Amino acid sequence: MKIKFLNLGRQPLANSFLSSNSKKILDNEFFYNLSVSFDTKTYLVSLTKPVNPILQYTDKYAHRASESKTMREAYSKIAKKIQNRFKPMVIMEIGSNDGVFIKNFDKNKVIAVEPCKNLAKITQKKFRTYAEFWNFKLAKKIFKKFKKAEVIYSANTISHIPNLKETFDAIEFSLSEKGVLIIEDPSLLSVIKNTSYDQFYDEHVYVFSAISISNILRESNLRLFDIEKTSTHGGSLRYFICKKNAKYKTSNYLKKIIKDEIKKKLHKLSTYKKFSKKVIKSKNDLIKLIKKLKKNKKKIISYGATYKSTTVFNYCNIGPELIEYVTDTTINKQGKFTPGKHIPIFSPEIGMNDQVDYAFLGAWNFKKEILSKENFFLQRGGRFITHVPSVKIIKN
Ligand code: JHZ
Repeated sequence: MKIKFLNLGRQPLANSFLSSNSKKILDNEFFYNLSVSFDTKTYLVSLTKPVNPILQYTDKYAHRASESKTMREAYSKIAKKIQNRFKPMVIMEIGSNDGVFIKNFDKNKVIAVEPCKNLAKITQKKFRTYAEFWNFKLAKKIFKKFKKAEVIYSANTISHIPNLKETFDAIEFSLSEKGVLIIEDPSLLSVIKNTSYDQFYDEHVYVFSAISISNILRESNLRLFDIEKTSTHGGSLRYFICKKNAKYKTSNYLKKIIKDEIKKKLHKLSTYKKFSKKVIKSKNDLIKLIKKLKKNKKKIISYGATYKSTTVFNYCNIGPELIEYVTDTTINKQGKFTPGKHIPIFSPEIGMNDQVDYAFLGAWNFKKEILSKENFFLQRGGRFITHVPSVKIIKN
């Protein structure tokens, strides 16, 4: 049974950066109600009512996975590990974005799947790319002619697809007998520990845990056999999955992670009810801090026009009257306005000027990279504000 435990209110699509703040554009902005539920049977945490993917993954998709050094390095590292451990002759990526991961492999062995046409265009020039949604129809189209995949990799994508049963059935069909599916997504335990409620937005239909993934896979004749923790996106889990009868031994580390999730009560509704109370406190603390700084005539901006900060700004009702603008390195976000709250977005070259007193860390998951990059801002007394794991001004 699905039980709602968190209400994050009226929200726009996290990717819907607006080209102008004219009345005509604002009048047509799409909003939906963002709430999160817990399934007492599968332990799956999901959006209560997902948005139609056709509205989300368009040819105007803004996020570029290769925009941060941290992620470029992380993808190159995992690509090397996969190559050494599984030596795949056919490797497919679902949700290949701008190719930051899959470009690390021999281009004759790769298949990329990316429904956002503007992103698929980037990799289509270099290797076989299907600009389509992942589903059974596409799996049949690809693997009728092609040898089955020895590795299927998908980072920050499976959690975006509402129909998990079809997704995993299509993967099971596409894998060779010894084939391995490797997926990584933000971990539910990290979200709970960090009160990072901003991991919930329209695209994050699910926030997975090892216990929920294990339960879901069973329905598609797949099984989890190994797991790794990664520090990306504020704490993620990398799941290693095979066909039900494949000869991969369940690792001791996986058993340990599952035991830990049970110990932390990820299978209990009470955990989510407590989390929800902490989210309300986080919201109140952030509003209080920003309003206090503003009253003292401080100039506050935000750093990183993340999808996550769409949830924060809309839930906390923070607009340009409190946060003057947002800086972001992504060229196709610059000159636009944030979804729902319409805060202007500038390049860091323009935005990180000597008038700025405080910068809210929208991209808190890149705290280390950003703090070392913005040494000058910190040296002259500028400070970052974060809400993760609790609201505070970061001291240096
Ligand atoms: P970042 C996106 O979420 C969307 P977002 C998606 N749904 C998802 O699941 C996750 O990624 C994985 C900028 N930046 O990666 C670049 C700077 O300006 O946290 C990005 O726009 N300066 C697919 O948007 C943004 O911040 C910097 O120095 O929440 C980071 O976005 C750095 C390091 C980043 O994901």
